[in-house]
Amino acid sequence: MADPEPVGALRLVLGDQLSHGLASLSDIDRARDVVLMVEVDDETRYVPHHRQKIVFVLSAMRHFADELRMAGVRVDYVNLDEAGNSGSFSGEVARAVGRHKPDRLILTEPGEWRVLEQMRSWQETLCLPVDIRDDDRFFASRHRFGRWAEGRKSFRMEFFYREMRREHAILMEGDEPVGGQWNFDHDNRKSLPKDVTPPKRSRFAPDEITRSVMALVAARHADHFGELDGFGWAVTRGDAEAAFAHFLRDALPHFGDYQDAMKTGEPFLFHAIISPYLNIGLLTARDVCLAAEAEWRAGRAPLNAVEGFIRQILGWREYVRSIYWARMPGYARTNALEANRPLPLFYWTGETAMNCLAQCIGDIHRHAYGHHIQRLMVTGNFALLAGIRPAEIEAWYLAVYIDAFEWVELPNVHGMVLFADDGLLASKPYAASGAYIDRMSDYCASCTYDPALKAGPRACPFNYLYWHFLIENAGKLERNPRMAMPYRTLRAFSEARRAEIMADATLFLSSVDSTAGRGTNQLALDLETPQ
Ligand code: DLZ
Ligand code: SF4
Repeated sequence: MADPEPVGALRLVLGDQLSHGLASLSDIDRARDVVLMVEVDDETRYVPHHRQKIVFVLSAMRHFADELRMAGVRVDYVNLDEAGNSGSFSGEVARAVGRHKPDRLILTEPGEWRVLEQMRSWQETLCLPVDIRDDDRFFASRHRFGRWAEGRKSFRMEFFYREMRREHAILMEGDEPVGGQWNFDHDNRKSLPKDVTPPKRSRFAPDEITRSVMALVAARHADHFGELDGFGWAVTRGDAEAAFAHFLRDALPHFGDYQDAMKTGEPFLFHAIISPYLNIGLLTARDVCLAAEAEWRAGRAPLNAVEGFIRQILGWREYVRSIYWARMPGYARTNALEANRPLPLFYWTGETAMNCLAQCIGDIHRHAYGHHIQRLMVTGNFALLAGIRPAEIEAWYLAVYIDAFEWVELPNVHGMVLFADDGLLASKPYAASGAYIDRMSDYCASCTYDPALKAGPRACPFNYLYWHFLIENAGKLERNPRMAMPYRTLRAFSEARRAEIMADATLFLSSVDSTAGRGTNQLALDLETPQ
């Protein structure tokens, strides 16, 4: 029998790179190259990921490997529980180089700084040429953002978004935005009327591959947060496309109107819920933007909904990724408001009398999902007002949401939620009292606290925490022009009113159990263990 041809390139595909058009697959030689995919403990444990998130990524990886094999590609796939699995990307790439003796290694740049650091060391440690390619699934390359950012004092998303619209001719009429304006957000702040029912969302029954990953995760990650049983996410491109088509037809027309609304037991409302699919590569940003634009051009969805949807992807998603790569690794270490409180225990247990927080955390536990206003104005607002240490709350966000990868999580939480980057991303902190949550949700009606009360044991804690936050951070925020109004109001408060705020806030914050001294995995285990 003739010797098999020597292997040419070894091409690594990571768990969030599941796109057939990936840069590192583009020029594959099916006769000589090998695609390497590895399930590794390091990636399942660097934060205690929600169990549905681990199932989602590993099952989608296994399905993607099968699709590649069906297309005639040679795939070397390492299972999580395979004997000899070293548990790390570096270890598994070294083992695979030993097995195949390739002449080079081809990679697509990863989504996280810590993984890029590993990749950069491989050329030397493996004594092999390593080709790290740009991830061209994004509209803007890292280089493209650098050109835009050069010489600018502040990086506001809105201007970057306009350039992206022009450059990619999306929602444009010649050089002008369709509808005569770039942004229709003022139409998008409605609360949900009682008689409006959100559409039923696509859920996908786990197939054999997903069921076997669920069993693996149940056995190996019993100490992680989150329900496993209700798993209904798409794990193939075909199913992700079906879920997206369903959104276009049934939810997009109302997406704009109700995108800031919150309702008990309805975490999905009219949201697209495609961020998990976009972020691991089952759907691509360009395809979904063009499909949404086509809905508007065909008269099936209004412009406020379509523009709002496209802005999240062509604008915000591209912009936060660019900030991440432009500012890492220093970005993660800033703490502009010197926030230093440990993460409260209830972020893992959901046990708090504050109903909005209990509901949002319960939704995450069941679905590994929450929409952007739940993330920004409930769990995020509390973290901002209570001064939670950025690194602790960021690890929580990275762990609990199915769509969280550091390139998107970090700027959103560090910059947008916590103002820890001193205003690079947001022009002011997104701090709000209970009135906002009361207006945008039905949570307050079933809460122990009263959003109309400003002080005392039954007052909504957001009310006095808001003013406490402004008092504590006056030195840093008072001169921000966008904070002028609240500080003017605060200056008119009597000494007695200020003392009352400080006393209520101090008493409340001292009563919140913290996670200090406990490992998060252990906490999740406590939570899952029946009492
Ligand atoms: C999130 C994740 C998990 C849970 N497991 C794996 C894995 O076993 N193998 C893999 O290739 N990728 C996994 N991922 C996604 C990676 O964490 C992600 O590719 C990096 O964080 C870079 O963005
Ligand atoms: Fe949340 Fe305050 Fe409303 Fe209770 S009263 S649900 S704590 S906003």
